[in-house]
Amino acid sequence: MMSILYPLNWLLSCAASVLRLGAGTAPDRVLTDKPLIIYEFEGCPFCRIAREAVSETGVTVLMRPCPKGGQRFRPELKEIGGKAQFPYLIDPNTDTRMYESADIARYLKETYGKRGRPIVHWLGPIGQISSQFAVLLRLMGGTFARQSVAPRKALELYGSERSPATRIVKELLCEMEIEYLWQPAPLAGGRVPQLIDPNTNKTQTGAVNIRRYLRETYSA
Ligand SMILES: N[C@@H](CCC(=O)N[C@@H](CS)C(=O)NCC(=O)O)C(=O)O
Repeated sequence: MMSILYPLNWLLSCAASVLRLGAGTAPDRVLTDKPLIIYEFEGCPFCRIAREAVSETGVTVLMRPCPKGGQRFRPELKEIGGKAQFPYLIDPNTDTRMYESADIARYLKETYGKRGRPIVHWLGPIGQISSQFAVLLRLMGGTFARQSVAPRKALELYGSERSPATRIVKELLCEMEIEYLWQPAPLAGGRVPQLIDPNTNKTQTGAVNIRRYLRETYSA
């Protein structure tokens, strides 16, 4: 079913990237001692602003997806931060923790960014409305949890926030509450999205293949 609908899904994802004026283009990789950690969900317009900032800096982030109804990382954030509000950033390298998408975007740029903010982040409320519309364009993908089996080790995903095909993969990872190490910087010589699963030693490339693999391996 997904394969038949994929061209439409991909077009809608392209439209979401256009609506965000291409924000979330990845530069070269920025190495940190430890990966940053973000609690968020794909269908959250504020989380998109944080993800775009991550992607624009090129830092590696351990993504802990918290879709609505999720049981894996939502309760964990409530315990750590005190409330279920997304996005939430932890930077173990500087011992920094924060809520608020605008603060997270500012922190990432000031700490790791080599270039300016994406245009859409300068637009204030218009930028936020465009992010809300992008959620609608994605038909609320990456908003609600679906049952899955938790992998033992976090998966690894290559692909930027701007990439329409990567978004389609991230939505499923989010709905399945699968923790993954997100590397938004370009993959040297390889195609994105690319998923590496250290639990099965398998590598998958392309949104359709990756989604099929995730369903076959981790559906409950
Ligand atoms: N001002 C905050 C707003 C964040 C916010 O309202 N996030 C929503 C999701 S889009 C949330 O946490 N809702 C609670 C929930 O999903 O349970 C920001 O910019 O980060």
